[in-house]
Amino acid sequence: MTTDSNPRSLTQRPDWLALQRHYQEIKDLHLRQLFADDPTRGERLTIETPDIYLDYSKNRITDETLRLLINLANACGLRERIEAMFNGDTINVTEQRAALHTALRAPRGESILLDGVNVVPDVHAVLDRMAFFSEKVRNGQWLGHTGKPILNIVNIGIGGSDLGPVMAYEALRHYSQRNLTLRFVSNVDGTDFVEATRDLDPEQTLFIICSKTFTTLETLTNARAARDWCLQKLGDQHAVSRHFVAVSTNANEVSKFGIDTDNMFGFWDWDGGRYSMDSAIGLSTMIAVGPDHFRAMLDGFHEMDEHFRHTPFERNMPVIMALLKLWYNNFFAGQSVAVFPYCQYLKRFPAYLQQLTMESNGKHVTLEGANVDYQTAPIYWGEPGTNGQHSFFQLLHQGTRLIPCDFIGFQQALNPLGDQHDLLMANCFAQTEALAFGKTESEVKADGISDWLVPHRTFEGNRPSNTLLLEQLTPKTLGLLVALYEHSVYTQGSIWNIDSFDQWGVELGKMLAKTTAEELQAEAEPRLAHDSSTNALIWRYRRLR
Ligand code: G6Q
Repeated sequence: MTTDSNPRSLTQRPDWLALQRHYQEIKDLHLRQLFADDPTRGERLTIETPDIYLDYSKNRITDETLRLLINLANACGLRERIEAMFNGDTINVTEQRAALHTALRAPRGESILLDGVNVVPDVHAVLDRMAFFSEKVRNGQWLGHTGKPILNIVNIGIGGSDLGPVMAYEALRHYSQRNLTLRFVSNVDGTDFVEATRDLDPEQTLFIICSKTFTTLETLTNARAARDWCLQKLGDQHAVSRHFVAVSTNANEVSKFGIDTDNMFGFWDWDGGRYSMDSAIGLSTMIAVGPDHFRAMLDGFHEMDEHFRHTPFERNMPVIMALLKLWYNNFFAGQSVAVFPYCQYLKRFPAYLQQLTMESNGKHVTLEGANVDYQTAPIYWGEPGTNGQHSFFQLLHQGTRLIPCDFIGFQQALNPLGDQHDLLMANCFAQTEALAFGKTESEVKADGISDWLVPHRTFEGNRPSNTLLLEQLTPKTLGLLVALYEHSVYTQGSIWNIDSFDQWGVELGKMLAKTTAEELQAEAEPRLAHDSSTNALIWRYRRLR
């Protein structure tokens, strides 16, 4: 391994320049050719762990591409960066913190030292408290203020305190206790709260206020709305302790809000919001599916952590997936990545990935604060298959853009219904084939298509994709999948030399909204000092509301 410790621009590194030259050589190579040249390609360019099979053969790469990409990863010190993350080094430099989410799924008994203190016992102590509480709710022992059992759980949180929990609940709904109703409220738009609670009985409703900082505008506003809604019916302040629990790192603010800190589940500043669905932020998940399933999900995360940490890059799934994305992003000028779970339960997975990937790697300066001269995170988007096939897949097949795709499928259906799972998976495989190989002009002509229609019916192909095949959607495989993308994000961030764990880009809008809210609500006409557009919008809104 040759780590280049001399910091210089990524794009000046010999390994980057070698990739640029290589790109010129192979950019027009067609997947049809690559497959024709090597009949074993479809089995060779794969990685298999006990639970996931990755087929990355339908990518526009040769063995040389992989070798050069891995050289780049080595030169950028990826191995050391991985160790730094697992060891709790301050890799979130702008917030001066570790990013130790891997400790959240470390088995009991393992030791991970942060500033000389083993964090694993604390992690398990919180998990045990969560399990105790979850069981009480699940078996009807946790009673509301009027003595009735809880049947409705409303998670109030936003961003990392919402997207992970709602994605995991939807993904694991099959395993959930069906007499419980789970709802998720995030938006400060009152509609979110009103629609989520309109058919619920406050006497049987528990609110989980999920906020790492416990100062987030949307969450605190919705939490106050929830308290009013509850107290309107229950009439007694004491009801709060039976109907509200908090997940936070800020005990002070939690108790100021009126929630007993005995009903608070903690986590730590070394765990970033978008990396926290496996911490106490996942309390709603645990209540829905039970502690055993939650722990199985953690086992899945941990299995992928171990794979990422210990497997040579050539066979390392998160690393290979990251390098392939980087290849299109930085050399083919690809601008987006699409993710298609062929699984209805994973309908919120693309939204979850959007935050994970774009909040983590949507950065324009390096760790040292210098402007980058290369693209960082592409735009992530997606929908479950087969739905997307009937809307935007047209653009994937015949549009003018190169959009690498990840297809995710499962061997076993959770809801077998006739031959529907076969049809689902047939579509998944067929799409990757159509994207890669297309349909040539002569093939179209051979179908007897009129000449004038031939260009419209031709598919140029050569559109890359990965296919991830897993046995079945289970808590464990969900953990594996999420950790796979987490580590892929970190791999890319390490090569781009950016901080994948901060999110300063969300601050400016938040700050401006505070002043603007005061101006919208002021009794007297405010003196506005915005630009002419913002001033006019504020005047108009005040006049017409
Ligand atoms: C995630 C971000 C962000 C955060 C929300 C909610 O990595 O930090 O999405 O999760 O802003 O923050 P709180 O949990 O502090 O309310």
